[in-house]
Amino acid sequence: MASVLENRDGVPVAAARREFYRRMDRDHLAPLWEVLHALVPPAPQSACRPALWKYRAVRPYIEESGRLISAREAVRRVLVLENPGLRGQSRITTSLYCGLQLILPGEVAPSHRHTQTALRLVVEGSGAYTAVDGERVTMHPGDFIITPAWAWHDHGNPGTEPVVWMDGLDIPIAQLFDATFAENYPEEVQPVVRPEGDAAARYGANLAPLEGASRFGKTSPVFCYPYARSREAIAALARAGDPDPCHGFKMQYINPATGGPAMPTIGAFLQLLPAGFRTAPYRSSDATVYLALEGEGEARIGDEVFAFEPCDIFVVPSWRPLRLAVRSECVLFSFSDRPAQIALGLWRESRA
Ligand code: 1HN
Repeated sequence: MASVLENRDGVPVAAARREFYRRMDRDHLAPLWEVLHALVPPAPQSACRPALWKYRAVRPYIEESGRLISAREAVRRVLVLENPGLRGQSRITTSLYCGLQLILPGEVAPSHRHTQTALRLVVEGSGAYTAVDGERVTMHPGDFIITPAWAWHDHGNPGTEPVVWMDGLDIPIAQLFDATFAENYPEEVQPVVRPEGDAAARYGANLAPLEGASRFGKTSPVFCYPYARSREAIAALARAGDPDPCHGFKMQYINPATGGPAMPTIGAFLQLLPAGFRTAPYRSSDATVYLALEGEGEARIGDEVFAFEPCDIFVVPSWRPLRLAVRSECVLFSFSDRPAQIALGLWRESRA
């Protein structure tokens, strides 16, 4: 009789299995039972690690990049924020890309388009513009700007200050689906065919043209959300009510045409925490990137603690409990793949 540990020939079963795996490997076959637990863990087991980038430490590298390569030569002069658990993959979370982009006075970043959706959050400097589908918008610190999938876009800086912004893109999502397309515009700078403020007037005033639909498919037709207006909205929220125990006062950037998220794959949020506020533990399946806009505090991610100040960027992996404790009044911008997860029926959250 063959035992559990030996087959009929008396060969120990472990060796027999190894030999079986080697043979089928040549035919591109593999045994599920060796990987089943890793494939279907009881909760997310992400390689993505909690991390914080101090702007004070990153800024000298950004400045140095400005001396070593032009925006034109680089196409996009960006330092990629690579998650320490995902090095070499150009990702800050498993599903999202993040970088810090510099454009110096007089520079142009040439026009192109791609199927990836991008967001920008202006970190430092004013006077640069980004052009989206024939309309330019001037950047100011804290402005949230969208580049919809497949929209022509270029950047320029006719002003006098270096301008730095954070880019967030859904590059790993497009990669996952092998749905990555890109092309260059035939000229370096696309023509301006709409006056600045056109999209904001058409869609950003609780009015919409009768013909309605967004030129940008599932993405908001409003492509700039000026910080002054968003800041005032959360300040009003904070004056009028009680904070959520997990979030303080938090709002989502929406597509005014649908009331849903501003972009189909990436959710973006703005949050105010009153001075001295401590959030209750919160976790969700969407790993989230935070950019501190105002104030100072600490993020406890799992059992790691990160002190942040304005312009610092930190990342909370999927399902890691987050607690925020702030000294002064804080404003935090954040983004994640929440809309994609919700659309696919994957998203979960838990309040401890
Ligand atoms: C891109 O097009 C921009 O348009 C920024 O500013 C970062 C990273 C990867 C691929 C395309 C931009 C990017 C990017």
